[in-house]
Amino acid sequence: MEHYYQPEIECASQEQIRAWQDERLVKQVKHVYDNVPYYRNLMEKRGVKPEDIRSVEDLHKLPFLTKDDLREAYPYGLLATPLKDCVRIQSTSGTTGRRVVAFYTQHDIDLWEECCARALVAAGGTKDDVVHVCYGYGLFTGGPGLNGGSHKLGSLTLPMSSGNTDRQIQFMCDLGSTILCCTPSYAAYLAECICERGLQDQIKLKAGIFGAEAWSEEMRQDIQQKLGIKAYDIYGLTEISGPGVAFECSAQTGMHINEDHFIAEIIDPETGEVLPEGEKGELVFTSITKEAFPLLRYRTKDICVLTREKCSCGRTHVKMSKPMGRSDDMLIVKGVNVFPSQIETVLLNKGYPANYQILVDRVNNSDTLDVEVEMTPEMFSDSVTAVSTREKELVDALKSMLGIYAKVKLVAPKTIARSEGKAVRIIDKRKLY
Ligand code: DLL
Repeated sequence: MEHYYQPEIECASQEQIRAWQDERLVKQVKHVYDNVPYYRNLMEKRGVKPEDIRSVEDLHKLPFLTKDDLREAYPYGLLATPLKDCVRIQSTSGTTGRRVVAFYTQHDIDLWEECCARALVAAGGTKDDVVHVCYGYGLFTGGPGLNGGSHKLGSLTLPMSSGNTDRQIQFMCDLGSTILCCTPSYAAYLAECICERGLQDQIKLKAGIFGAEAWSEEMRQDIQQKLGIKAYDIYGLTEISGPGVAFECSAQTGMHINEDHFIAEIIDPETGEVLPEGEKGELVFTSITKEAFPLLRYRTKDICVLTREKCSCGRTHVKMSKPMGRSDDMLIVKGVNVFPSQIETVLLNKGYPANYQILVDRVNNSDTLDVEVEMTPEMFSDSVTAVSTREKELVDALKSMLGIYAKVKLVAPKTIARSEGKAVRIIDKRKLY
């Protein structure tokens, strides 16, 4: 039996899981109350004391945390251990003003990597595998997370990082990669290149672990068929550690949440009310074993459904559906988090009216981002050369704000359709959900 398949944990009874959660939650609330003045204030405002939280039943009494809190408390305001005990930071993709920075002690890194090792095992991984990691390395959690999980498992790890498709395919063939870890859109692109070059017979891939962005069942079938593998979903977010918060098993019908480390709730995004199991709503996480950055009731903004139906793999941890959308307007384009407000900020700073439209599509398995912007009447009388210089300026400004390329088209005043209700700023043609 593989070291990182721990049936005593992953297949524990519901009573056992609840007992762990009760005990760890009580300890965690005290840890946070004692060490994080920011959250202690939130608790005090709600009149909640640590002793009021005696089990998971009391979780609803605690205040929520949101990305806004993380930005307000940036950089150290939610740190629960002395900085000298931390060994790593990671950060979210995208840059809406202040970035979100998460801190890790060695213990936190170990548990994160263990969660990723579990995901690899659930995809059939063993120490005999060659794990090809082409998630980005660096501040993004994808590369470091799967890399760490593969090390823990004892597999041969190829820390490829993203990009350079020729080299990816060559190493895949030469070194016999058996498990591919990357975003689903990059997997689809790799699959296409491999087929075009007629290299299907030269690759030894058996499985892929794909996440960090939404992908449909159709996309799964396409990748599976082209590469001759089983494609598994993996979910996570920087604030809660990174990939591996939840992962798919052989059943491929939703992702098991590592409930010995995270308590999941589904809430109504409008009212904050906790919804019964099986209802669709916003996913909220409480991390009960993290030391440095232990968020309580963190609102992910991801909309999904939880289910405890018996799983054919034997694991008993609750399963989350693929995220079905977001309760905010965040887009994930080429794996990067993009908020329309960032685009608006750039436009307003450059003197454009706030009449614009964002078009997102997926062409040849790669995301495209187009921004149409209305000019002011004065700009409109500019020469064609002046307009194209303006477009280039905006492309550069957007690149430095978002970190990715957006194609810009300046259009005549009053050409973008006005809406009678909310402005339709985003047209997302990708069939993701
Ligand atoms: O995307 C962590 C990750 C890396 C997950 C590699 C899986 C694989 P962030 O950059 O903080 O972290 O973005 C987190 O990405 O709230 C979701 O909206 C979205 N997301 C992550 N995984 C999935 C998935 C990483 N499997 C945000 N399906 C989350 C759909 C996903 N959306």
